[in-house]
Amino acid sequence: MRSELLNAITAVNDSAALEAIRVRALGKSGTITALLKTLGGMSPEERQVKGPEIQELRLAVADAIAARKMALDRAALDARLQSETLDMTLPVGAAATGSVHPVSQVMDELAEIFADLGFAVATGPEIEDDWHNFTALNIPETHPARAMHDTFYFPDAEGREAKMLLRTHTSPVQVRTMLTQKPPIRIIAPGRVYRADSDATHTPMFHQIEGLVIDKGIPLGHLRWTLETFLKAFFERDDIVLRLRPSFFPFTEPSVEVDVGYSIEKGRRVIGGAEGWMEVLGSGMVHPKVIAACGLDPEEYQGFAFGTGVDRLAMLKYGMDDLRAFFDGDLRWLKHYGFRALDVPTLSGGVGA
Ligand code: 2NM
Repeated sequence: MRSELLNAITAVNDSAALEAIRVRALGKSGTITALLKTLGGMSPEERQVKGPEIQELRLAVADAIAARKMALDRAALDARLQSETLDMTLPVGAAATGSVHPVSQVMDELAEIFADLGFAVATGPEIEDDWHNFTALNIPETHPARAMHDTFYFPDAEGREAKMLLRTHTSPVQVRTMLTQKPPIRIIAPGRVYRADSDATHTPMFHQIEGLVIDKGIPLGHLRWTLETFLKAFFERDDIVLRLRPSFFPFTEPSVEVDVGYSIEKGRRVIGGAEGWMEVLGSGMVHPKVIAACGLDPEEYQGFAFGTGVDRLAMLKYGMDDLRAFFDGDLRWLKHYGFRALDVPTLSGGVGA
């Protein structure tokens, strides 16, 4: 039985046939299994002799099967590696069906546009403490934005004084930048932010981009020029009209809400012209208290900051109407809005090319 099985195992050339041999020998009604069952009917003396013999046979056959299986698997893999080649010089063509997510593409576009204006990209933690997210930004304890309602707080941790939270805006990145860098500062802070809000037009995680310029002698006019230049580049139109309205934010004084003019083309709102107004940005001159909290002398330094929602910018630019589609991962949606696998926004190639 031993030599017959070992010869068969050596001769076999595919894993299905090898498995059949294993079942025939070691399976429930296999020949070696049947031999093992005879041990029960033997006298103790006979069992002492036959037992080790049968066990040794079982092990030898099992080992041979395992070794043969490994050899067959390796041969199969080698054959696959030989036959499956990838010609890196071939065009991707129809094989490429996905694309970089529209929000990521818009983030890249924004970084490109602001890099061209001399802004560096700054990043920071998404898990923040109360001081960087609120206190340093002149947001008092009683401000509604601090209510549990809007902010995702972490449970208090033993031995930690600071209240930890998911950042509700990217402003703590500006705070950290002012604390660690000397002016002139010109940064944008793009990234994920979190607010306990969820309906057709709000998702609990969304994307923001904020900008900050701090130097000596920075007037409000610089803010207007910067935002106008940015919006012209982003919407790829020269007829961008801005309207600045006085507003209030705790971290800026004065605070300015920025509307951009739209017109109706083929029944749809498109950015450009001035038939109506849409609010797109919040901004203002950074509050002296914020500059002081971040370790700079507000008598010496001033500047402006602005912020906006990236998801909303993406919807406006590409005429998308449902925020929730951003999270569906539906290839048809990408295709419908003209996103292609190999379109990567660059200033030289056209950011929305
Ligand atoms: C906005 C609107 C207005 C802002 C202010 C600051 C900082 F850190 F410099 F104080 N960062 N971002 C700001 C100002 C953000 O978003 C709607």
